[in-house]
Amino acid sequence: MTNEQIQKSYDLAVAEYATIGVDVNKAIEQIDNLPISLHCWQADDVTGFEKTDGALTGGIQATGNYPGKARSIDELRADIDKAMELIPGNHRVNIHAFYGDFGGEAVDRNQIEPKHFQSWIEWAKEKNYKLDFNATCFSHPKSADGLTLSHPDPAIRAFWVEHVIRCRKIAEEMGRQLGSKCMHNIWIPDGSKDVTVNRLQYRANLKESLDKIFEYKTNDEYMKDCIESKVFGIGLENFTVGSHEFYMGYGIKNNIPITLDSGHFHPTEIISDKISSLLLFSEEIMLHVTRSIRWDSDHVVILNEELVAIAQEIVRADALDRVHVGLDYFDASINRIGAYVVGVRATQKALLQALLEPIAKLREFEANGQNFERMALLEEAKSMPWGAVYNYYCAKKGVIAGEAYIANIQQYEKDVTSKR
Ligand code: RNT
Ligand code: ZN
Repeated sequence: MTNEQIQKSYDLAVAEYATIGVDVNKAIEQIDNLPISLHCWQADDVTGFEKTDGALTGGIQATGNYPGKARSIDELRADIDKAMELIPGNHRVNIHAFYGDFGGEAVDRNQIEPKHFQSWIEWAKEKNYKLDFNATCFSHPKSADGLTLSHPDPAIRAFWVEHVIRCRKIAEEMGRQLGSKCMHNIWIPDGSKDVTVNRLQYRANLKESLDKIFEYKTNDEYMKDCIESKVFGIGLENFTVGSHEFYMGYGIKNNIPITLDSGHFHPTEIISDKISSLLLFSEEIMLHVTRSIRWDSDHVVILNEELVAIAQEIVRADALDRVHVGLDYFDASINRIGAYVVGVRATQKALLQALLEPIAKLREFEANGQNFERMALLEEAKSMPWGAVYNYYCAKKGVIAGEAYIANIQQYEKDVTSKR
Protein backbone atom coordinates (compact mmCIF):
# COMPACT_ATOMS: atom_id res chain seq x y z
CA MET A 1 0.00 0.00 0.00
CA THR A 2 1.42 3.37 -0.95
CA ASN A 3 0.98 6.43 1.24
CA GLU A 4 -1.19 7.87 -1.47
CA GLN A 5 -3.51 4.86 -1.34
CA ILE A 6 -3.65 5.05 2.44
CA GLN A 7 -4.52 8.75 2.28
CA LYS A 8 -7.18 8.24 -0.38
CA SER A 9 -8.90 5.46 1.55
CA TYR A 10 -8.70 7.54 4.69
CA ASP A 11 -10.32 10.57 3.05
CA LEU A 12 -13.17 8.38 1.84
CA ALA A 13 -13.49 6.87 5.31
CA VAL A 14 -13.69 10.29 6.94
CA ALA A 15 -16.47 11.27 4.53
CA GLU A 16 -18.35 8.02 5.12
CA TYR A 17 -18.11 8.30 8.91
CA ALA A 18 -19.29 11.90 8.73
CA THR A 19 -22.58 10.65 7.27
CA ILE A 20 -23.29 8.87 10.55
CA GLY A 21 -22.01 11.72 12.69
CA VAL A 22 -18.67 10.21 13.69
CA ASP A 23 -15.54 12.34 14.06
CA VAL A 24 -12.66 10.19 12.84
CA ASN A 25 -9.92 12.57 13.93
CA LYS A 26 -11.16 12.50 17.46
CA ALA A 27 -11.11 8.70 17.45
CA ILE A 28 -7.51 8.71 16.22
CA GLU A 29 -6.54 11.13 18.93
CA GLN A 30 -8.17 8.87 21.52
CA ILE A 31 -6.57 5.66 20.29
CA ASP A 32 -3.22 7.40 20.24
CA ASN A 33 -3.57 8.16 23.94
CA LEU A 34 -4.44 4.60 24.85
CA PRO A 35 -1.49 2.62 26.11
CA ILE A 36 -1.62 -1.14 25.93
CA SER A 37 0.45 -3.12 28.40
CA LEU A 38 2.59 -5.59 26.50
CA HIS A 39 3.43 -8.65 28.57
CA CYS A 40 7.14 -9.45 28.48
CA TRP A 41 6.54 -13.19 28.75
CA GLN A 42 5.45 -13.92 25.18
CA ALA A 43 9.07 -13.44 24.03
CA ASP A 44 10.49 -16.38 26.01
CA ASP A 45 7.51 -18.65 26.78
CA VAL A 46 7.29 -17.48 30.42
CA THR A 47 10.79 -18.65 31.31
CA GLY A 48 12.31 -15.65 33.11
CA PHE A 49 15.94 -14.99 33.97
CA GLU A 50 16.52 -16.66 37.27
CA LYS A 51 19.46 -18.98 37.72
CA THR A 52 17.29 -22.09 37.88
CA ASP A 53 16.11 -24.76 35.48
CA GLY A 54 13.31 -22.42 34.45
CA ALA A 55 10.50 -24.98 34.28
CA LEU A 56 7.09 -23.32 34.02
CA THR A 57 4.75 -24.49 36.78
CA GLY A 58 1.58 -23.21 38.39
CA GLY A 59 -0.99 -24.77 36.09
CA ILE A 60 -0.14 -22.65 33.07
CA GLN A 61 1.51 -23.93 29.94
CA ALA A 62 3.21 -22.57 26.86
CA THR A 63 3.04 -25.11 24.06
CA GLY A 64 5.18 -25.26 20.94
CA ASN A 65 8.88 -24.99 20.19
CA TYR A 66 9.16 -22.45 17.42
CA PRO A 67 12.82 -21.50 17.07
CA GLY A 68 14.26 -18.18 18.15
CA LYS A 69 12.95 -17.55 21.62
CA ALA A 70 14.67 -14.84 23.64
CA ARG A 71 17.34 -16.36 25.90
CA SER A 72 18.60 -13.27 27.67
CA ILE A 73 17.43 -9.87 28.82
CA ASP A 74 19.10 -8.25 25.84
CA GLU A 75 17.37 -10.56 23.38
CA LEU A 76 14.04 -10.13 25.09
CA ARG A 77 14.31 -6.34 25.05
CA ALA A 78 15.40 -6.37 21.42
CA ASP A 79 12.34 -8.47 20.54
CA ILE A 80 9.99 -6.17 22.41
CA ASP A 81 11.60 -3.14 20.73
CA LYS A 82 11.06 -4.84 17.39
CA ALA A 83 7.40 -5.50 18.18
CA MET A 84 6.91 -1.92 19.40
CA GLU A 85 8.37 -0.63 16.14
CA LEU A 86 5.40 -2.23 14.38
CA ILE A 87 2.77 -0.90 16.77
CA PRO A 88 1.59 2.72 16.60
CA GLY A 89 1.41 4.74 19.83
CA ASN A 90 3.25 4.75 23.16
CA HIS A 91 2.83 1.64 25.22
CA ARG A 92 3.67 -0.11 28.44
CA VAL A 93 5.72 -3.22 29.12
CA ASN A 94 4.48 -5.62 31.77
CA ILE A 95 7.34 -7.34 33.57
CA HIS A 96 7.25 -10.36 35.84
CA ALA A 97 9.45 -10.49 38.91
CA PHE A 98 11.50 -13.43 37.67
CA TYR A 99 12.70 -11.33 34.73
CA GLY A 100 14.96 -9.30 37.02
CA ASP A 101 18.47 -8.35 35.94
CA PHE A 102 20.23 -10.62 38.41
CA GLY A 103 23.63 -10.49 36.71
CA GLY A 104 24.08 -14.25 36.81
CA GLU A 105 23.54 -14.42 40.55
CA ALA A 106 21.01 -16.59 42.32
CA VAL A 107 18.62 -14.11 43.90
CA ASP A 108 15.69 -15.78 45.58
CA ARG A 109 12.20 -14.32 45.34
CA ASN A 110 12.32 -13.06 48.91
CA GLN A 111 15.50 -11.13 48.15
CA ILE A 112 14.63 -9.16 45.04
CA GLU A 113 15.02 -5.41 45.18
CA PRO A 114 14.43 -2.40 42.96
CA LYS A 115 18.10 -2.51 41.94
CA HIS A 116 17.44 -5.74 40.05
CA PHE A 117 15.00 -3.84 37.87
CA GLN A 118 16.94 -0.63 37.41
CA SER A 119 18.17 -1.67 33.97
CA TRP A 120 14.56 -2.30 32.94
CA ILE A 121 13.68 1.19 34.13
CA GLU A 122 16.62 2.70 32.23
CA TRP A 123 15.60 0.84 29.10
CA ALA A 124 12.02 2.04 29.49
CA LYS A 125 13.17 5.63 29.93
CA GLU A 126 15.29 5.42 26.83
CA LYS A 127 12.52 3.91 24.72
CA ASN A 128 9.70 5.95 26.18
CA TYR A 129 7.82 2.95 27.55
CA LYS A 130 6.04 2.83 30.88
CA LEU A 131 6.21 -0.26 33.05
CA ASP A 132 3.79 -2.55 34.84
CA PHE A 133 4.83 -5.33 37.17
CA ASN A 134 3.84 -8.73 38.54
CA ALA A 135 4.83 -10.79 41.52
CA THR A 136 5.96 -14.25 40.36
CA CYS A 137 4.37 -16.86 42.61
CA PHE A 138 5.01 -19.90 40.39
CA SER A 139 7.93 -21.77 38.80
CA HIS A 140 9.68 -22.01 42.17
CA PRO A 141 10.47 -24.85 44.62
CA LYS A 142 8.31 -23.20 47.26
CA SER A 143 5.27 -23.33 44.96
CA ALA A 144 5.91 -26.92 43.91
CA ASP A 145 2.81 -28.32 45.60
CA GLY A 146 0.60 -25.74 43.95
CA LEU A 147 0.25 -23.52 47.02
CA THR A 148 1.86 -20.19 47.91
CA LEU A 149 0.03 -17.44 49.82
CA SER A 150 -2.58 -19.95 51.02
CA HIS A 151 -0.12 -22.68 52.02
CA PRO A 152 -0.88 -24.45 55.30
CA ASP A 153 2.75 -23.94 56.35
CA PRO A 154 3.10 -20.43 57.82
CA ALA A 155 6.78 -20.30 56.85
CA ILE A 156 5.94 -20.81 53.17
CA ARG A 157 3.19 -18.22 53.37
CA ALA A 158 5.63 -15.79 54.96
CA PHE A 159 8.12 -16.38 52.14
CA TRP A 160 5.53 -15.44 49.53
CA VAL A 161 4.20 -12.52 51.55
CA GLU A 162 7.76 -11.17 51.62
CA HIS A 163 8.09 -11.69 47.88
CA VAL A 164 4.90 -9.82 47.08
CA ILE A 165 5.73 -6.92 49.40
CA ARG A 166 9.10 -6.60 47.69
CA CYS A 167 7.37 -6.63 44.32
CA ARG A 168 5.07 -3.84 45.46
CA LYS A 169 8.10 -1.76 46.37
CA ILE A 170 9.70 -2.47 43.02
CA ALA A 171 6.51 -1.44 41.24
CA GLU A 172 6.43 1.74 43.27
CA GLU A 173 9.97 2.54 42.22
CA MET A 174 9.16 1.90 38.56
CA GLY A 175 6.19 4.24 38.73
CA ARG A 176 8.17 6.89 40.56
CA GLN A 177 11.08 6.92 38.15
CA LEU A 178 8.96 6.72 35.04
CA GLY A 179 6.34 9.21 36.21
CA SER A 180 3.50 6.83 35.46
CA LYS A 181 1.51 4.65 37.82
CA CYS A 182 2.71 1.06 37.63
CA MET A 183 -0.01 -1.58 37.84
CA HIS A 184 1.20 -4.42 40.04
CA ASN A 185 -0.70 -7.63 39.46
CA ILE A 186 -0.99 -10.45 41.94
CA TRP A 187 -1.89 -13.84 40.57
CA ILE A 188 -1.17 -17.04 42.44
CA PRO A 189 -1.68 -20.58 41.17
CA ASP A 190 -3.00 -21.91 44.48
CA GLY A 191 -5.39 -24.78 44.28
CA SER A 192 -5.67 -28.52 44.37
CA LYS A 193 -5.95 -31.27 41.82
CA ASP A 194 -8.54 -33.22 43.72
CA VAL A 195 -11.29 -32.74 46.24
CA THR A 196 -10.25 -30.78 49.29
CA VAL A 197 -12.13 -30.67 52.55
CA ASN A 198 -10.43 -27.45 53.60
CA ARG A 199 -11.71 -24.82 51.18
CA LEU A 200 -12.47 -22.32 53.88
CA GLN A 201 -9.08 -22.77 55.53
CA TYR A 202 -7.08 -22.18 52.34
CA ARG A 203 -9.12 -19.09 51.59
CA ALA A 204 -8.71 -17.81 55.13
CA ASN A 205 -4.95 -18.30 54.73
CA LEU A 206 -4.97 -16.33 51.50
CA LYS A 207 -6.99 -13.56 53.08
CA GLU A 208 -4.58 -13.33 55.98
CA SER A 209 -1.57 -13.26 53.65
CA LEU A 210 -3.11 -10.49 51.55
CA ASP A 211 -3.89 -8.48 54.67
CA LYS A 212 -0.22 -8.69 55.61
CA ILE A 213 0.88 -7.79 52.10
CA PHE A 214 -1.30 -4.68 52.02
CA GLU A 215 -0.18 -3.50 55.44
CA TYR A 216 2.71 -1.88 53.61
CA LYS A 217 1.20 1.30 52.19
CA THR A 218 2.38 2.37 48.78
CA ASN A 219 2.01 5.70 47.05
CA ASP A 220 -1.08 5.54 44.83
CA GLU A 221 0.47 7.90 42.35
CA TYR A 222 3.30 5.49 41.65
CA MET A 223 1.71 2.10 41.85
CA LYS A 224 -1.59 0.34 42.20
CA ASP A 225 -2.14 -3.29 43.06
CA CYS A 226 -4.63 -5.50 41.31
CA ILE A 227 -5.69 -9.05 42.11
CA GLU A 228 -6.43 -11.74 39.54
CA SER A 229 -8.81 -14.64 39.98
CA LYS A 230 -8.99 -17.86 38.04
CA VAL A 231 -11.31 -20.80 37.61
CA PHE A 232 -8.77 -23.63 37.38
CA GLY A 233 -5.23 -24.53 36.36
CA ILE A 234 -3.68 -27.64 34.81
CA GLY A 235 -3.09 -30.12 37.62
CA LEU A 236 -5.21 -27.92 39.89
CA GLU A 237 -8.58 -28.76 38.44
CA ASN A 238 -10.74 -29.28 41.49
CA PHE A 239 -10.21 -26.15 43.51
CA THR A 240 -8.78 -22.67 43.04
CA VAL A 241 -8.25 -20.69 46.21
CA GLY A 242 -8.32 -17.29 44.50
CA SER A 243 -11.66 -17.64 42.78
CA HIS A 244 -13.63 -14.76 41.25
CA GLU A 245 -15.85 -14.47 44.33
CA PHE A 246 -12.84 -14.46 46.61
CA TYR A 247 -11.13 -11.57 44.87
CA MET A 248 -14.33 -9.69 44.13
CA GLY A 249 -15.06 -9.72 47.84
CA TYR A 250 -11.53 -8.89 48.86
CA GLY A 251 -11.06 -6.20 46.23
CA ILE A 252 -14.33 -4.36 46.80
CA LYS A 253 -13.95 -4.48 50.55
CA ASN A 254 -10.37 -3.25 50.52
CA ASN A 255 -10.55 -0.92 47.56
CA ILE A 256 -8.17 -2.92 45.40
CA PRO A 257 -8.91 -3.27 41.69
CA ILE A 258 -9.69 -6.66 40.20
CA THR A 259 -7.90 -8.09 37.20
CA LEU A 260 -10.24 -9.72 34.73
CA ASP A 261 -8.39 -12.27 32.61
CA SER A 262 -10.56 -13.28 29.68
CA GLY A 263 -9.32 -16.88 29.96
CA HIS A 264 -10.14 -17.30 33.63
CA PHE A 265 -13.81 -18.05 33.48
CA HIS A 266 -15.98 -20.91 32.32
CA PRO A 267 -15.76 -21.41 28.55
CA THR A 268 -18.90 -19.49 27.63
CA GLU A 269 -18.52 -16.84 30.31
CA ILE A 270 -17.30 -13.52 28.95
CA ILE A 271 -15.55 -10.66 30.70
CA SER A 272 -16.98 -7.92 28.48
CA ASP A 273 -20.25 -8.06 30.39
CA LYS A 274 -18.47 -7.77 33.74
CA ILE A 275 -16.93 -4.37 33.02
CA SER A 276 -20.03 -2.21 33.48
CA SER A 277 -20.84 -3.92 36.77
CA LEU A 278 -17.38 -3.63 38.24
CA LEU A 279 -17.08 0.01 37.22
CA LEU A 280 -19.91 0.86 39.58
CA PHE A 281 -18.07 -0.55 42.55
CA SER A 282 -14.39 -0.14 41.75
CA GLU A 283 -12.49 2.90 40.59
CA GLU A 284 -10.26 0.92 38.24
CA ILE A 285 -10.12 -2.42 36.44
CA MET A 286 -7.14 -4.27 35.05
CA LEU A 287 -7.66 -6.50 32.05
CA HIS A 288 -5.62 -9.48 30.93
CA VAL A 289 -6.80 -9.91 27.40
CA THR A 290 -6.12 -13.37 26.06
CA ARG A 291 -7.82 -15.92 23.82
CA SER A 292 -8.69 -19.23 25.34
CA ILE A 293 -9.59 -22.14 23.15
CA ARG A 294 -11.37 -24.88 25.09
CA TRP A 295 -9.36 -23.99 28.19
CA ASP A 296 -7.16 -21.12 29.42
CA SER A 297 -4.84 -21.86 26.50
CA ASP A 298 -3.49 -18.32 26.15
CA HIS A 299 -3.63 -18.19 22.37
CA VAL A 300 -2.64 -14.97 20.63
CA VAL A 301 -5.34 -12.31 20.80
CA ILE A 302 -7.12 -11.83 17.48
CA LEU A 303 -9.93 -9.55 16.38
CA ASN A 304 -12.83 -11.71 17.49
CA GLU A 305 -16.27 -10.91 18.78
CA GLU A 306 -15.34 -10.87 22.47
CA LEU A 307 -12.37 -8.59 21.89
CA VAL A 308 -14.65 -6.13 20.09
CA ALA A 309 -17.21 -6.44 22.88
CA ILE A 310 -14.57 -5.72 25.54
CA ALA A 311 -13.50 -2.60 23.66
CA GLN A 312 -17.11 -1.50 23.17
CA GLU A 313 -17.89 -1.89 26.84
CA ILE A 314 -14.90 0.24 27.86
CA VAL A 315 -15.72 2.95 25.35
CA ARG A 316 -19.48 2.91 25.87
CA ALA A 317 -18.90 3.26 29.61
CA ASP A 318 -16.59 6.19 28.95
CA ALA A 319 -13.99 4.37 31.06
CA LEU A 320 -10.85 4.60 28.95
CA ASP A 321 -9.01 6.11 31.91
CA ARG A 322 -10.30 3.56 34.42
CA VAL A 323 -9.75 0.31 32.57
CA HIS A 324 -6.14 -0.74 32.05
CA VAL A 325 -5.72 -2.92 29.02
CA GLY A 326 -3.00 -5.52 29.34
CA LEU A 327 -2.34 -8.57 27.22
CA ASP A 328 -1.60 -12.03 28.59
CA TYR A 329 -0.87 -14.85 26.18
CA PHE A 330 2.05 -17.05 25.32
CA ASP A 331 2.15 -19.02 22.12
CA ALA A 332 5.44 -20.83 21.58
CA SER A 333 4.36 -22.40 18.30
CA ILE A 334 4.71 -19.40 16.01
CA ASN A 335 7.01 -16.42 15.47
CA ARG A 336 6.89 -14.77 18.87
CA ILE A 337 7.36 -11.20 17.68
CA GLY A 338 4.61 -11.73 15.16
CA ALA A 339 2.46 -12.95 18.03
CA TYR A 340 3.02 -9.69 19.87
CA VAL A 341 2.22 -7.52 16.87
CA VAL A 342 -0.91 -9.43 15.89
CA GLY A 343 -2.24 -9.23 19.45
CA VAL A 344 -1.64 -5.53 19.99
CA ARG A 345 -2.86 -4.53 16.54
CA ALA A 346 -6.01 -6.57 17.04
CA THR A 347 -6.61 -4.87 20.39
CA GLN A 348 -6.09 -1.44 18.87
CA LYS A 349 -8.39 -2.27 15.99
CA ALA A 350 -11.09 -3.35 18.41
CA LEU A 351 -10.72 -0.15 20.40
CA LEU A 352 -10.70 1.96 17.26
CA GLN A 353 -13.87 0.29 16.00
CA ALA A 354 -15.48 1.05 19.34
CA LEU A 355 -14.33 4.66 19.22
CA LEU A 356 -15.80 4.99 15.74
CA GLU A 357 -19.22 3.77 16.79
CA PRO A 358 -22.11 6.16 16.09
CA ILE A 359 -23.01 5.96 19.75
CA ALA A 360 -25.19 9.09 19.92
CA LYS A 361 -27.44 7.85 17.13
CA LEU A 362 -27.54 4.31 18.56
CA ARG A 363 -28.57 5.58 21.98
CA GLU A 364 -31.22 7.77 20.43
CA PHE A 365 -32.69 4.77 18.62
CA GLU A 366 -32.65 2.77 21.83
CA ALA A 367 -34.29 5.54 23.84
CA ASN A 368 -37.05 5.70 21.24
CA GLY A 369 -37.61 1.97 21.27
CA GLN A 370 -36.42 1.77 17.67
CA ASN A 371 -34.82 -1.60 18.05
CA PHE A 372 -34.67 -2.58 14.40
CA GLU A 373 -32.93 0.71 13.68
CA ARG A 374 -30.44 0.11 16.49
CA MET A 375 -29.67 -3.37 15.20
CA ALA A 376 -29.30 -2.21 11.60
CA LEU A 377 -26.93 0.63 12.46
CA LEU A 378 -24.83 -1.68 14.63
CA GLU A 379 -24.62 -4.05 11.68
CA GLU A 380 -23.63 -1.28 9.29
CA ALA A 381 -20.97 -0.05 11.70
CA LYS A 382 -19.27 -3.43 11.51
CA SER A 383 -18.36 -2.95 7.87
CA MET A 384 -17.61 0.75 7.96
CA PRO A 385 -14.04 1.52 6.77
CA TRP A 386 -12.33 1.43 10.17
CA GLY A 387 -9.48 -0.55 8.58
CA ALA A 388 -8.63 2.45 6.42
CA VAL A 389 -8.58 4.60 9.54
CA TYR A 390 -6.24 2.18 11.31
CA ASN A 391 -3.89 2.09 8.33
CA TYR A 392 -3.83 5.86 8.23
CA TYR A 393 -3.10 5.97 11.96
CA CYS A 394 -0.16 3.58 11.46
CA ALA A 395 1.23 5.64 8.57
CA LYS A 396 0.81 8.86 10.51
CA LYS A 397 2.90 7.40 13.31
CA GLY A 398 5.56 6.17 10.90
CA VAL A 399 4.58 2.52 11.39
CA ILE A 400 4.16 0.06 8.54
CA ALA A 401 0.48 -0.15 7.63
CA GLY A 402 -1.39 -3.28 6.59
CA GLU A 403 0.03 -6.70 5.84
CA ALA A 404 3.45 -5.31 4.86
CA TYR A 405 4.59 -5.78 8.45
CA ILE A 406 4.62 -9.54 7.86
CA ALA A 407 7.64 -9.25 5.57
CA ASN A 408 9.30 -6.97 8.09
CA ILE A 409 8.97 -9.62 10.79
CA GLN A 410 10.20 -12.30 8.41
CA GLN A 411 13.28 -10.19 7.83
CA TYR A 412 13.92 -9.87 11.57
CA GLU A 413 13.56 -13.62 11.85
CA LYS A 414 16.10 -14.10 9.09
CA ASP A 415 18.55 -11.57 10.51
CA VAL A 416 18.11 -12.11 14.23
CA THR A 417 15.92 -14.80 15.77
CA SER A 418 16.81 -17.63 13.39
CA LYS A 419 20.46 -17.25 14.46
CA ARG A 420 19.72 -17.96 18.09
C1 RNT B 1 -2.25 -17.28 34.78
C2 RNT B 1 -2.54 -15.82 34.82
C3 RNT B 1 -1.36 -14.94 34.98
C4 RNT B 1 -0.18 -15.37 34.12
C5 RNT B 1 0.95 -14.37 34.08
C6 RNT B 1 2.19 -15.00 33.55
O1 RNT B 1 -3.32 -18.05 34.46
O2 RNT B 1 -3.27 -15.45 33.70
O3 RNT B 1 -1.72 -13.62 34.75
O4 RNT B 1 -0.57 -15.64 32.82
O5 RNT B 1 1.10 -13.79 35.28
ZN1 ZN C 1 -3.60 -13.33 33.46
